[in-house]
Amino acid sequence: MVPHDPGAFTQGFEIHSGYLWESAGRYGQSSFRRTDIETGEVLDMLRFPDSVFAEGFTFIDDSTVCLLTWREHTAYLINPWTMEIKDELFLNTEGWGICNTGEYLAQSDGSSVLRFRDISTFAVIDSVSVTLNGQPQNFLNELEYVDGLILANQWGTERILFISPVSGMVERFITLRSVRPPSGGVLNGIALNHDGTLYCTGKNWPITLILGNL
Ligand SMILES: [Ca+2]
Repeated sequence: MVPHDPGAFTQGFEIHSGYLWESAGRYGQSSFRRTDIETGEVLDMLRFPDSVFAEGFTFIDDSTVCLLTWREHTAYLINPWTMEIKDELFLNTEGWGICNTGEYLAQSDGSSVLRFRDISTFAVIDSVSVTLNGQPQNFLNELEYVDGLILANQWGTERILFISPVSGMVERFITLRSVRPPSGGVLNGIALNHDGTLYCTGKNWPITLILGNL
């Protein structure tokens, strides 16, 4: 495990170019960070205005991050190396989580629906309802694309769902209840490393777990 800023109300989590990137929410405390993957040290940070509640993000390309807001109907395009906001997009849903599959962006809005957006235009091109044994799975939150499946934190649970983007069916899930630190909030944050391990944390957790062989 590696240290994690317990002041971060984690919303988005992704590894890119050897760094662990994170977005943190709450009004008045929202930020986007570049952190050291081995020490958890915050190396650079973009702070948002008090009126913005930052949510999940994903890399669009090496120099562009798309970051959602919760209820501000805005997605920001950010240069992660300069921490400058390059553009704003209109977001017609609540923003919760987002990941880049290489073919499209998958986005959650707190419901059981995943929307698929065109990477270039941000337009919704498809959607799928996520079910487990036929039951809709609400509160889909932070996302990560791994080997053809979309992994999702499910707000209010300690589960990571493994979702088929084709059928929307939860193929399996893991429960991380036993690893939640006493001082931590809900599990949220999944980032795939190049070696196949998953970096997982939670809101205000003091640690990030490194999980393999899931
Ligand atoms: Ca992620």
